[in-house]
Amino acid sequence: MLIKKPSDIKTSEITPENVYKSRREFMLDGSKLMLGTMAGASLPATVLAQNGGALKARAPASMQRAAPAPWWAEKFSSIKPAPNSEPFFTGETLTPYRDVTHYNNFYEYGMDKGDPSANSNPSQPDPWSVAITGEVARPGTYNLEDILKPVDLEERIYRMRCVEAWSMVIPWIGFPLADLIKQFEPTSNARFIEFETLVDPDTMPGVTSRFAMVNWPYREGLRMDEAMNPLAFMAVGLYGNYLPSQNGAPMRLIVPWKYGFKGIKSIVRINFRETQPNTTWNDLQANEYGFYANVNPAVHHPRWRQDMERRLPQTLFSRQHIETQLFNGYGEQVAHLYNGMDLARNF
Ligand SMILES: Nc1nc2c(c(=O)[nH]1)N[C@H]1C(S)=C(S)[C@@H](COP(=O)(O)O)O[C@H]1N2
Ligand SMILES: [Mo]
Repeated sequence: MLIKKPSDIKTSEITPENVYKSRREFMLDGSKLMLGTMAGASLPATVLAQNGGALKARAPASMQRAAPAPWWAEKFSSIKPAPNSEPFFTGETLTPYRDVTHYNNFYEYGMDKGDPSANSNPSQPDPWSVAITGEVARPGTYNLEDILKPVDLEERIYRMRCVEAWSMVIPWIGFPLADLIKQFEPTSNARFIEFETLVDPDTMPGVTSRFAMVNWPYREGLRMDEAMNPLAFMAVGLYGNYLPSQNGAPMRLIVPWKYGFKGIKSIVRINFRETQPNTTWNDLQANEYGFYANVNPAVHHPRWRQDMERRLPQTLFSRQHIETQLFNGYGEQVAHLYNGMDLARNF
């Protein structure tokens, strides 16, 4: 993100042949998925019985990740499908599963878009624990299983706009961030929330790479009222299945009205605090990446205009350049959070 200009994006990542191939693969997998579904082969039977195909989107059968433990399958056995209306749904075409899972930013696994899918462990990390620290009544180290036990999983289809001026439409599975926060009972001093990603030099080649300028762990944060907004979401899956490692397994943040870099992946620590936390990209280049990082077509990044975006996948025949919307189109839900703030200064 810091290093790559749009002109540096490898053409192999966007050639029409690749896009065509991945499209075709997706369609083929889609038909396999239907057979697999009928045979009950691709997901635990409970999933099929209870959802009955009611989810808006399913991962292609051949690309689905196996259930790591019975509790995960149990959790995924009842997922509330996305409604047919905004803001938890968009009428736009979904970005194909193949693109969502093979065009990624996850610098812990490398800086190229293909690195995270190539370098990350394809099996679901389990067990996984998350440290809850700071201004809360119930600090501690919790198993993900226990954090997920009381929450209801739902599907949400959100636009995701990267600061690099590309965007996708992704069907996530997860639960409101507010439902996680309430479990730990923040104190009245908790004005901000801070997140950290796993750092594992043995499995994450990016964290020992001499090209990475990031001061690991990757960190992100939100103001508490932003975190409590109903749109802020903790994702544990996409396309009806467990989150692939390259997308931030087992649990990552989604803040659809902000640039993608706020959506921190593979979270191992959540800290509640009184003061605004430091965040990875802001630390690296404060004039390029703000703390707020609200999608804003009027405030440009020095290397990327922000009034347009490329909706992936692009093809030779359709370049998919569309206008970027203020707050990524979620202004009705979130604009009030920034009343009286100068968005050009607080970018
Ligand atoms: N830990 C961590 N989280 C991260 C990143 C990263 O490099 N490391 N990249 C961010 C950026 S720039 C974007 S656009 C999104 C991409 O999410 P996706 O690969 O699931 O589409 O993840 C964000 N979360
Ligand atoms: Mo991004």
